[in-house]
Amino acid sequence: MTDSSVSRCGYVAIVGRPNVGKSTLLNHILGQKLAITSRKPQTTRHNMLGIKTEGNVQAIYVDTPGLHKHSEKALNRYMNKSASAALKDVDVVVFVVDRMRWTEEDQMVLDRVVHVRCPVLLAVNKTDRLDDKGELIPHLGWLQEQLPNAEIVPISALQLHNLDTLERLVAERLPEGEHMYPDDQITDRSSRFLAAEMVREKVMRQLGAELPYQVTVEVEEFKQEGRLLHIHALILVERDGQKKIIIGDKGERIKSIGTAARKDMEVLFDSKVMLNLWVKVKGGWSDDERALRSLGYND
Ligand code: GDP
Ligand code: K
Ligand code: MG
Repeated sequence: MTDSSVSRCGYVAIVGRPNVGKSTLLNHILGQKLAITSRKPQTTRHNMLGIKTEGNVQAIYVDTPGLHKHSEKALNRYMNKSASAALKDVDVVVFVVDRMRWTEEDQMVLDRVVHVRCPVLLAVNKTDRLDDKGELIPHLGWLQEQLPNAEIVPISALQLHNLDTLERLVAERLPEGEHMYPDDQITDRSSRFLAAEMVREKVMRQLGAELPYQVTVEVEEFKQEGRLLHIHALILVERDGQKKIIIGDKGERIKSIGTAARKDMEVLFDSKVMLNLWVKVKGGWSDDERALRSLGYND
């Protein structure tokens, strides 16, 4: 048990290969949808803080893009760098893996995690997908051999199974200290950034295959007028053909992206939202370091 009279505060990196459920875990720990998620790898492009303060404990979670092996493009190199940077100077690492599947990319993450000096919690996620819980036991044994000092916690981020245990183990490992953020702050990201991400999530979810990776979103206007929040967002694509796909037949696709994004924004910002979306062709952005920086991919 942690002594509840002592103030604790620290950084908790959530790392793992793409698609193991890192962003889902962050959202469900916070009880609020902040980080975007989808079935597609590389949905998360930036490190993002999710801050949870409960009583005397402030856990500052860092959601990261998954480490992945295809690193020839500037955007991919940027994402690997962000994920690696998150491992430095944190107080606890939560290494998320899938309940069964172990891949080359998990191995890449493990190779970094074995070198960290802080406590490591190994969250074995998606246990809701197991038909027979007994299946997990040999795998857990194998995982423990890879990381002998890590505490293993089977969880389901989606079904909120065992997240309270995980949070308790995190809290026990946080250093004593004053809180670094106001107790009601939940992220370091601006509302504009979160709004852009909500739009990008719908593009990721509603469009197939390669296209979403070539899309970025910029919020051009974010203005509260009375009870209505006006948001104008620009969806940037690389080619004219992609613009047509996003707009869709008679504008149906963009309309459906807009409706879904607006609903998320209304919950997140607790306000009625008027959302305008535009699609614009901007060639070659994902492979141009300078263009990336101009869009905020520079941390
Ligand atoms: P990330 O790339 O590691 O951030 O993964 P996401 O959070 O974006 O999740 C990837 C996919 O896995 C999404 O479709 C999630 O809904 C799904 N997912 C995440 N956690 C769980 C879980 O506990 N159980 C199941 N069945 N699916 C999950
Ligand atoms: K994902
Ligand atoms: Mg993610």
